[in-house]
Amino acid sequence: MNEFVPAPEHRFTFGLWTVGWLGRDPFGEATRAPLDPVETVHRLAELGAYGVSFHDDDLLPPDAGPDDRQARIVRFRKALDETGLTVPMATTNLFTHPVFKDGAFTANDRDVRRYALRKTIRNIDLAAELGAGVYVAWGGREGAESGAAKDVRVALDRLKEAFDLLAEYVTEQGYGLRFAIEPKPNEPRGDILLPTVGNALAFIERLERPEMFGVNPEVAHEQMAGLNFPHSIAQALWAGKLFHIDLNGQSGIKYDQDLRFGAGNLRQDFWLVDLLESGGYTGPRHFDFKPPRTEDMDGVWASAAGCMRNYLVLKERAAAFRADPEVKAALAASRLDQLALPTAEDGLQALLADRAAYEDFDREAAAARGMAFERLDQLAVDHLLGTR
Ligand code: 3MF
Ligand code: MG
Ligand code: MG
Repeated sequence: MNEFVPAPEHRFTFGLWTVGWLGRDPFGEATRAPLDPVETVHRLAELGAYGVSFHDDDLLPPDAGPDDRQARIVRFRKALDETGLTVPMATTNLFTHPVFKDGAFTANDRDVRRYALRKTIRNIDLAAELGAGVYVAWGGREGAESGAAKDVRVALDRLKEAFDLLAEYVTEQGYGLRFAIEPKPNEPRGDILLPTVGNALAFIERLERPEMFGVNPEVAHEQMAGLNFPHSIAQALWAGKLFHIDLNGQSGIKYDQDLRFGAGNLRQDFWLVDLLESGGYTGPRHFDFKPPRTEDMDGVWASAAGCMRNYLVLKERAAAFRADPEVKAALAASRLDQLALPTAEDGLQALLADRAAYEDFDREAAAARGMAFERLDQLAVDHLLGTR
């Protein structure tokens, strides 16, 4: 069906490291050959994507000399110009090299922390040059496996110090960049700092320039903590902090599966797309998944296409759900309209004086009212399954 064909207006973006994942895992070697970022740009453009994101090391080998570095940037830019693909987001690899084994911005070793800041600043310059609006910070190695190894309160001081310095740099340079912190509960560290969206939102408020920081929640990460992803997204939107999003699939509390979007908890994916499409989020729909290591390159591109197709199918299903007159009636029966009313719009004194609110309140009658949620949810399931 035509409506499920991805196009740039849908703002689908992919990390270079996603389709470029070699398939190396803790138990096995790579199953695929490296992918040239230029080829990735062309293939993604053919599939209907809007943009690409990258870690510094995805695009430029860490030890590349100045000429090699410049030549690679020129080739990449040429591919972007030829295809019209954009770079809405960039990020830093602060996790692969052994130097980051105890973290980057919160490593116990001060020289490692200073190197991590300089590595990040170097790539911020490139991100700004390529027109990115968001700089993501995932602190996968910021954490610990044992209790005394990390003083978490002091580590949070160091994390704040790092983000304050980065924000100062971006402000001084006049770059139009905002930061998006990506929470994750564990993997690769036993426990990672800022494990959930809620932790990150609270942390941001302690920074010197909180307005420059939001979150980049990932489907799999919140679900690895057993949390409801659409609820986390709703709170991020409520706080005005959903700067970016990582879409993928995860089945329950286990290792980070990074399945293609739609291949995990489909019910949560339905509510997620419903929320993103109606909640005012205008940023990229960014896929951070790993095509399973069973796949050859045909399978990789099929997996990437599947992410976008599933998003568009869910978008159509969510719109059909919202437009259904029976759904509208069921929402009213479940009294969502009442939830939207202030609880005491006439103020505290009027609430205290209102006998109907307490003295004359018929608690038993209120307790006996059914909420009609099951009928409402079945309508959602019917729409999701395509049986309505
Ligand atoms: C790991 C991740 C990361 C981040 C990436 C971008 C390698 O689970 O999700 O992907 O998304 O570093 O910041
Ligand atoms: Mg991830
Ligand atoms: Mg991610």
